[in-house]
Amino acid sequence: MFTGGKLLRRVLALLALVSFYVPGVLAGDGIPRRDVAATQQTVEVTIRDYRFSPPEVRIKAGDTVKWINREKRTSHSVLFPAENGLESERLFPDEHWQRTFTQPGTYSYRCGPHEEMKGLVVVE
Ligand SMILES: [Cu+2]
Repeated sequence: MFTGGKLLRRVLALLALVSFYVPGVLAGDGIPRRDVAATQQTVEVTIRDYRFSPPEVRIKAGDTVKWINREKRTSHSVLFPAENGLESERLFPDEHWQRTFTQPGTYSYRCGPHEEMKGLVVVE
C-alpha cells in the first residue's frame, strides 16, 4: 500500500511523462495521408426473418458494414469464426453493430445463436 507522499510522487512522475509525450502526439507524425473520410462508405445489412440481407456485400478497404436487427423480438449476433470467434454483442430488435474493414479479404460470418444464418463481406 502506498503512503500518501509516495503515491503523489508517482502521480506527478506519470503526469510529467504524459506531458512530455502528448505534444509529439498532437503535432502528428508528419506522414501525409489522403483524405479518406470523404470516400469511406457505410453499408447496411438488415437482419430480419432469420436472414442477413443482403447476404453478401462488396466493399472497399476502409468501409464499414453496419448490421441492424429488424426482427420483432428475436436477437442475433454477428460472428466471424475465422477470427478467433470475433463476435458482436447480442443485438436486440432495432439495435445495430458495425465493423470497419481495413484489410482486403473475404470475411464469412454467421449468427452466433443461429448457425444457419450466414453472410459474407468481400473487402476489395
Ligand atoms: Cu440469429
